Amino acid sequence: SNRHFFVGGNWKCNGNKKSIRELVELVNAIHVERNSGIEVVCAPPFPYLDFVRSLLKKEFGVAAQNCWITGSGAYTGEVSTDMLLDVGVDWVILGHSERRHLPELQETDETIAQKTKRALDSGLGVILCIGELLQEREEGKTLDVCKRQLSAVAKVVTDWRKVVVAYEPVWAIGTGKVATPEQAQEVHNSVRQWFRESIAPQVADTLRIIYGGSVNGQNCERLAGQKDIDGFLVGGASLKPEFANIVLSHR
Ligand code: G2H
Repeated sequence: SNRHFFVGGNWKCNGNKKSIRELVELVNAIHVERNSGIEVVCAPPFPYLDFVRSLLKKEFGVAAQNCWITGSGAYTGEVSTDMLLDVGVDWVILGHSERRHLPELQETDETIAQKTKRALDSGLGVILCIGELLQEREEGKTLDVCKRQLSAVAKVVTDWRKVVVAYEPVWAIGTGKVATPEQAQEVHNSVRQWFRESIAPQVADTLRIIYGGSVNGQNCERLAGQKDIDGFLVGGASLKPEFANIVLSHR
């Protein structure tokens, strides 16, 4: 396809200055051919964004793992998109299942939509995560859930050029239970179809839909071979040398 392969490393709440310096050295050593069109993005925790931006190769991007809904102001504990841009951040991960489902967080579809709008309006790219819980899959609701999560965003966002959708079935996250390439392809294809019918054919053709959930150096190639899988959002394995194999799994 004409969609550039996209690999994000979601470091979640991990690392310290020492380990992050080592991890960046590891990522910098990945030899991505200039004309390959592969896009690599690292998402460290907030306190390390500036540090990572200063150490990471310029051709690789940096993502935050969350952002606030408005600009600066009396929002104790929040981080605005302007601050992210100010320290050289290019992307933000929004709607991650941990933010949707951890009992202490419980971000709603609407909150995630507002954050997505704010980030895009500010000029950031958005890695928008969607995906169903195990119970929802077992009840045959996988597509309903993905469509509901996307519809909330479509109500407030019209320009999808700087969005990458990450399909992350919640039952496959950090569990070692990866979706089969066929299971993932089926959902990716249906999501693209939803974009074709509900948004626009041109958006459906160009939007990157990446897969996340226990991706590793072993399973990445078969997943990357699927027609509608345009890359990965990698958690656990993004902290390890095998991240290089995942970046280079596309042919
Ligand atoms: C899904 C993924 C990264 P992991 O959360 O977003 O993590 O690869 O550890 O399942």
